[in-house]
Amino acid sequence: MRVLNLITLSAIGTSSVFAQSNNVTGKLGDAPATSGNPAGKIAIATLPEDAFWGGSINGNVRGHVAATSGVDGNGIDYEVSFSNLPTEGGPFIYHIHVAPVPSDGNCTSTLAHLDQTIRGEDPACDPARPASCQQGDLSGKYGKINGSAPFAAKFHDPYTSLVEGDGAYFGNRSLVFHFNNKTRISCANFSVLSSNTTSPYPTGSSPAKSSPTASTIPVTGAGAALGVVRNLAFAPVVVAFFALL
Ligand SMILES: [Cu+2]
Repeated sequence: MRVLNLITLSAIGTSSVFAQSNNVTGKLGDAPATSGNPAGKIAIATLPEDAFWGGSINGNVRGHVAATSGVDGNGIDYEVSFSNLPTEGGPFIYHIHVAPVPSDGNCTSTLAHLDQTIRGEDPACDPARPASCQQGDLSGKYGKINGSAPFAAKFHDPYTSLVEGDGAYFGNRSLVFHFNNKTRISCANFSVLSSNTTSPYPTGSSPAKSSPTASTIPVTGAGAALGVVRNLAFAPVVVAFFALL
């Protein structure tokens, strides 16, 4: 009898703890999936030369988060790449923060994560239930960066938006890269590189091989741009783009 009671009690205890952790979501519920994201629209945030963090690291973390509208405008496809990571302080985490980086580069001014549903950071995001996480918590939903080897990832996020005016829009927000203890190492603004425009290149020509001028920026081709993101050949194109500025 006593044993049975104990078993019953522990079963209730376990299920209530389970139910509790399963119920974590924003005060406004789960994040809605986004749609209507413009085909070919790209937003990219590239970390600057110098770190915001004043501690001892061997130069700043290098890398970017590039994002483009998902298939049929549903959600966003991300391509992420980071290198020159610190040898200590991982696993590293990165997020979309609500406010842009001001001209003085102060990462604290980017405020908190994109979190329309008012979920907060704690308890930690459950990657099995990404809709319940803060929209901006990219590493929480799709993986922290373990170790200091160069890191690259691609993932689809249904909950962020490239529709200007949507609360989940991040084209005017920022990327922040942190140590695991949340200390901010570096940050960068997203810039929107292209929108739904027609390719300036004739069929069969390669944007990478042409010598673009300021009036023919190579990433304006909707289909081509989408392709380069998918092919991971994106970074050189972006470098070429920034070389024009
Ligand atoms: Cu953050």
